[in-house]
Amino acid sequence: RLGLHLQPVVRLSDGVLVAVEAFCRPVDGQGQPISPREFIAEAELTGLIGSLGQLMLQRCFTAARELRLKERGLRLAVNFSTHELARAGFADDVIAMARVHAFPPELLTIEVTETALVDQPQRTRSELERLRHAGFRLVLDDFGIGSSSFNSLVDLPIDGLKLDHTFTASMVTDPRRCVLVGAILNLARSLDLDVVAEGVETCEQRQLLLDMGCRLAQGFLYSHPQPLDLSLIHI
Ligand code: G
Ligand code: MN
Repeated sequence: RLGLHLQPVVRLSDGVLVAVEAFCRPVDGQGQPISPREFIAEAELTGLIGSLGQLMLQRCFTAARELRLKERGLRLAVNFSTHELARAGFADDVIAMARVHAFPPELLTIEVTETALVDQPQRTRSELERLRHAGFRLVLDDFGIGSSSFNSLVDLPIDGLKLDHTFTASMVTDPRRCVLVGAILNLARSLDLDVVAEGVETCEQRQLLLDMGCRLAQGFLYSHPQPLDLSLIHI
């Protein structure tokens, strides 16, 4: 089964909620959590992966309605697997579902990792461009690790990036890493890209990010990802 957990994205300066990111938290028949990697591998094998994204999005829109995200002007961020992005018709499905749920495209942020563009670059790109054209926001997830490159920041139709949590974790004790984070933030600002720092766990990290001009963050300092809970409404 598919569980849904939500984590707030906040404005660093005052902790005000600006968005919620949805995470898929699969559980087995006994209700025990299973690793998303295992789950996705299984779904890919059984061919279920195609409808998984739609199922997930359906859940997200239901959650969005319960949390009254639209009425409160809060964004919803959703992660999609590499597999789904390359599927022809992916963008059309998202567009159609947002319309059915009357959810404004500008409030839906689609998080993609760069690996999405490795296998099927042309097809993935055209799906992304369709989505962007329809008014959805696109951000590059886990920026700074793995295959992410500076080139993508100008090459892809994106609105922002998520600074990988490993940078947030190491910048406090590693001055050279801190310089790197500062440079990424400057670059993003010059390119007019939003940055969300992932994995903010301490006040020290928060302060450092603020000093370097980072505006948005998420992490355990604010809230762990948690099951849909109406108390989120009062954050
Ligand atoms: O793929 P993505 O980078 O969106 O996933 C983020 C993951 O990081 C989630 O699984 C989430 O549970 C986890 N996470 C969220 N906040 C924190 C945090 O403050 N610290 C750490 N270590 N992990 C976090
Ligand atoms: Mn993400």
